[in-house]
Amino acid sequence: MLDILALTKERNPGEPEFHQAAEEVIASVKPVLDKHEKYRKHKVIERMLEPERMISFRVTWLDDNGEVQINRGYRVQMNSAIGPYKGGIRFHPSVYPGILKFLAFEQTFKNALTGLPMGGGKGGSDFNPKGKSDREVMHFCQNFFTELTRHVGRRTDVPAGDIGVGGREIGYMYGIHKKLTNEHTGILTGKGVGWGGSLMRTEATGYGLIYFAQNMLGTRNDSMEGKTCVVSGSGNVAQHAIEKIVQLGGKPVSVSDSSGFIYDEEGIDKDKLAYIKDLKNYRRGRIREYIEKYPGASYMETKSAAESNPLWDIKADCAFPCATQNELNEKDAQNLVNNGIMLVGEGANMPLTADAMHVVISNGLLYSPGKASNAGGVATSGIEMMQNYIGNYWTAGEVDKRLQGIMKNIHQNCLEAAESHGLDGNYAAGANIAGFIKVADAMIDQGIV
Ligand code: NDP
Ligand code: 2IT
Repeated sequence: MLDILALTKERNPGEPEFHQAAEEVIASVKPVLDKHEKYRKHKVIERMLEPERMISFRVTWLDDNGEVQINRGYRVQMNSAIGPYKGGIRFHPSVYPGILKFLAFEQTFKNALTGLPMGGGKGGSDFNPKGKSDREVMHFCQNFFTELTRHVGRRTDVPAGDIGVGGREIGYMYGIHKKLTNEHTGILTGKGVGWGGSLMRTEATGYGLIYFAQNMLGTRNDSMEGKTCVVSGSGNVAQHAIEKIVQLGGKPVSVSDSSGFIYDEEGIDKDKLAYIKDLKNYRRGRIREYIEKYPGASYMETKSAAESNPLWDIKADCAFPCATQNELNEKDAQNLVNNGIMLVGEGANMPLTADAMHVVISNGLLYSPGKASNAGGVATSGIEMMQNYIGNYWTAGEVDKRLQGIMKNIHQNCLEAAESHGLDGNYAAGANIAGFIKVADAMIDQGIV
C-alpha cells in the first residue's frame, strides 16, 4: 500500500494537496483491497490516481486599462467510469494542477456517492476575480471558455461553479459556448433558473450539508434545533448552510473570508444573512464590513494558515468549515474537542488537515468528510442535468425532496460501508469505501481502457 502512495508522490512531485487526498483514500480502502483480489489485480486504485486527461491552456484577456493579461486555465478529466466528467471550476490565485487533481479525485468518489451517473472532473484558473470589474470578469470567462468549449459536452464533461465561480461567471461562460456552438444545451450546471438552471441548485450544497448533519445527529436522537454553530466562509456554501441552520432552529454565530472572521454571539438571523448575501454576492465587499452594520458583533483578522485560527476556538455545539482546503489544523481540532464540539461537518473540500481529521475522529466527534456532506451541490447539478435532458423544470419542493433523499442515502451508505469493514461510525472511511467500490466495479466491467 505504501508503494502506491510513494509512487503517487513520485509521479506528482510538489503537489501536497493531491498527496493528502490520495493518502486518505488509500488508507481507507486498504481493507477492501486486502479482501478482494480483483481490485489489486486490475490496479484500480493506481488507475484512479492518474487523470484520464488533463487540459492545460493559456487564457489571454484585456484588463480595463487596455493591458494584456495572461492566466493559466485547466480542466482535469479524472474518471469517466460511471458517467460524464462532472465537477466545478475554481478561479483563485492558488489554483495549480495539484489543487485540481485533489479536487477531481475527491469529486470522483463524491459523485459516485450521490447515486447519479456522474464521473469526476475539476477545472479552473489562477485568475483572481477579486477587485476585477464586471467587464474584466466577462472578458476573462469568455476567453477561458472559448478553449474549454471544445472539451465539454452534455454527455462528455459538464462543469459548474466552485470558489470564485458563481451565477455571474456561469452565465458568461454559457453565453460564449452558445455563441460558438449555436446550441442551447446543458454543458454547465448552476445556470440561471430562467435559462436552463434548476431551482435549488444555488442553495443545494449548504442545505445538503445541514441535512447530512441532521442525519448524523439523528443517530444520537438529537437534532439541529438549539445548536450553536460556528461556520467559516461567507460564500455560496457558508451562506446556505447558515440559512438552513436558522430554518432548523439552530444558531449560527460566525462567518469569515480570507481576511478575517466575524463572531456574532447573538446569532446570525435571516436579516443579517440577507446583509451578508448582498455584501458578498453583489457589492463584493469584505466580511469586516459586517460590524459597521451590526456593532454588537466582533471582527478579528486571521493570521497565516499555519497558526491556529481563533474562529475554531469559539464555544459552540457544531462546526461547519465552508471556506477552503486545510483551513482547520491539528491545534484548531484540539480546540474543538476541548470546547465540547459534538459535530464537525465539512462544507468545503478537505478543510481539515490530515492531523486535524485524526484528532476529531479519535475523540469520537461526529465527523463528515466533504465528499459525503457537501455532495448535495453536485447531486443537484445532476438533477439539473436530468431536467435539461427531458427539457422541463421541477418545482423547488420536488428538487428539495430529492436532495433530502440523496443526503439521507449517502449518510446511510457511509455508515453501512464503514460498519461492514469494522469501522463503525467512521463516515470518512465509509465514504471512501462506498465511493471506491462503485467506481472500481465499473472500471473492471469496462476493461483496461
Ligand atoms: P465562494 O467563492 O462562494 O466562497 C468561498 C469563501 O471561502 C469566501 O468566503 C472566501 O473568502 C473563502 N476563502 C476562499 N479561499 C480562502 C482561503 N485561502 N482562506 C480563507 N478563506 C478563503 O466558494 P464556495 O462557497 O462555492 O466554496 C467553498 C468551499 O466549498 C470550497 O472548498 C469548494 O470547493 C466547496 N464546495 C463548493 C460547492 C458549490 O456548489 N459551490 C460544492 C461542494 C463543495 P474571500 O472572499 O476572501 O475569497
Ligand atoms: O466540489 C463540488 O462538488 C462542486 N464545486 C460542485 C460541482 C458540480 O458539478 O456541481
